[in-house]
Amino acid sequence: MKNILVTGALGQIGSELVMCLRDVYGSDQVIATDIRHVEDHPIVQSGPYEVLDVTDAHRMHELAKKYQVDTIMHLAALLSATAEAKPLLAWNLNMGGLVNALEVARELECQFFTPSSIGAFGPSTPKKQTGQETIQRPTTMYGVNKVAGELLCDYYFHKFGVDTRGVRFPGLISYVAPPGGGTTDYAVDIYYQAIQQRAYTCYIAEGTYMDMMYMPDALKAIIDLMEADPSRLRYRNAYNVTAMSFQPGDVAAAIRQYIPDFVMSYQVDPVRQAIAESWPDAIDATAAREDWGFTTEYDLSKMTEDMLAKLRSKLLQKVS
Ligand code: VAH
Repeated sequence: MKNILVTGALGQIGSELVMCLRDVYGSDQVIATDIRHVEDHPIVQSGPYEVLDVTDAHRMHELAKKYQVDTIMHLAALLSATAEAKPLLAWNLNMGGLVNALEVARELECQFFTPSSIGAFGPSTPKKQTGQETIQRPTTMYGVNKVAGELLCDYYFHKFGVDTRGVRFPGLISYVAPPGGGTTDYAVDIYYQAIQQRAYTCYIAEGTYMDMMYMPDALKAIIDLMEADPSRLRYRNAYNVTAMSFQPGDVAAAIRQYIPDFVMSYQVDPVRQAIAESWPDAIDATAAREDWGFTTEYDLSKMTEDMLAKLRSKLLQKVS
């Protein structure tokens, strides 16, 4: 990875991945792109930044050529709940963007990363210890996009030799960029509300387990997979990865270790609850461990300690 083009750079993963890549590979080596132009964003100010709508194949190709990129990290996508509200837009953006990015990778012989998700599983998938190769019949537009995306990445690898790599991310938790339109967002919002209100009304029902991961582990997983020896990779898209599985009451209990009077109540959103119930409770990441040494550092309690500390100082800075 010498010159890396990142799409969706101002999104949930991109906001942190770009900074992390710039630290490791050099600021000028990471070309951040997003559909939005925000002048004062740290990503816009800390290295090359270009406005890019990923459905514009021509501009994507031009930018990749201009910066002589050898790696594409394609992150631009609508998340699960937004995709359910706007399914046709999700299809056009998620699939159109992906095929454009894969085409640029094929034409310019780039290494390629795009995230899949536990959303690629569905109600008929085994719920526990969900395997690397298992039933994938999702019932959401986001899931349909993710399965089609996984297959498309496999296709580009086998048919054209594009070095495609990917992971099935669980819900990602971070104090930097707020997620937008995901089903797992409650596990981020809860920390903000715990600090600001000492109370949170959860839209996911008590007892609903989903896999989760703290963002530093997710960033490390992306870099480790991209740096892995290609001959050891049995899967080209996408490896199951997870750090923990919990339900809303577990996060509330972890927060109460630090904020004892924190109160949790529930007002379940039927749309996001249905999406959450269609996903596994806990997936199995053995293949990722075996093939490229996937590991994580943060469990629920370590993540909660760090989230609360980092968010507190972030929110304090905003006030002052
Ligand atoms: C979403 N955060 O809810 C994403 C993710 C596992 C879920 O893909 O859409």
